[in-house]
Amino acid sequence: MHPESKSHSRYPELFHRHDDNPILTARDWPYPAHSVFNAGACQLGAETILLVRVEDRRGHSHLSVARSYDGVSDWRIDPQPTFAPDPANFSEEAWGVEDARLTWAEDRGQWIIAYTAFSPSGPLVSLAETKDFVTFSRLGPVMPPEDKDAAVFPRRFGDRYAMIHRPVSPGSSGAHIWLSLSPDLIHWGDHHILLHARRGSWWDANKIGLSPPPLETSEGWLLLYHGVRVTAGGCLYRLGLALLDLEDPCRVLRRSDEWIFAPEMPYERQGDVNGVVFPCGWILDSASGVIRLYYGGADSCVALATAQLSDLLSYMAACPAPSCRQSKDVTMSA
Ligand code: BMA
Repeated sequence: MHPESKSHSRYPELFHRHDDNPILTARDWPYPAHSVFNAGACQLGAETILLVRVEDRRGHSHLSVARSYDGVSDWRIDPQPTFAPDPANFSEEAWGVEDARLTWAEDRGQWIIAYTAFSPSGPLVSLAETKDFVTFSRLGPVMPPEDKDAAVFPRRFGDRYAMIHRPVSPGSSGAHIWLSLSPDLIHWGDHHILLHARRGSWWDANKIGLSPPPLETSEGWLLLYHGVRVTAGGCLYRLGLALLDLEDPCRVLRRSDEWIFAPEMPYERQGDVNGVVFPCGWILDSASGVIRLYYGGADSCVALATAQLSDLLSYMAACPAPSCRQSKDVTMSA
């Protein structure tokens, strides 16, 4: 354990940083790259797959696959961009593609990739599918700008898919986390506010967003989300937890009052954007109950931290239930 990690030892330390952090930087890349960060993650057979955001010197991002058998080292990185922006056919990708979240959709036999397409009108949510992370088919843009931090749930509720995302509208009082439903992944509606950004001095005041995709557990859907605190020294991106009802994910059962992970190490505190931890993927090993969390550090590297799922659920059990429901309860009809 890094000595810096003990600085908040009176608080529970749920996630433990890997000693080899950062596990990937631009120096590992087989072709010119300015920075690599904010990777989506999944387990594909014996391999851990990271779909890494790679930013070039223009400032535009694409996604590239890194594969490893132990999920920590010996990464084999595609020799050229795996999923490059395609502005000729998808004009909303003109300024790049960013921050992929990966969901295995059993009913489709495909991974659904929710990513940010950076259009000249602002960032928006696009979806694509793949079976193998070699060939991809785009479903196209599904939410207009400004919207990002999206992930699809791995199963349908009744006959509808559900997706979490974070729209921002000009003049709104904050950037909140929403949940929307769709019969076909293309047409989305029945929009609900799921979690409000808090206000004032809270760590998650004014702007929050989903981090990795929701994780199905015995107690509910576990959410890890980021909160952005604007300080005189710049923004601080920190992480908190929430738990949603398994059958009705519009119902928030618990939400942590305190953040549980924050920029502490040099590779999180200093980089292109200082003071950022930004996970887009986590992988649960159901045999051991260990979660591997892959996160971007300071928009400059990929890092790894691990936690025991049982520790996260015990922590959640002690967190308050929201005092008033922020979304109407909906019946997820079969
Ligand atoms: C957010 C996203 C992330 C980025 C973070 C910090 O708005 O754009 O991709 O890591 O800001 O710069």
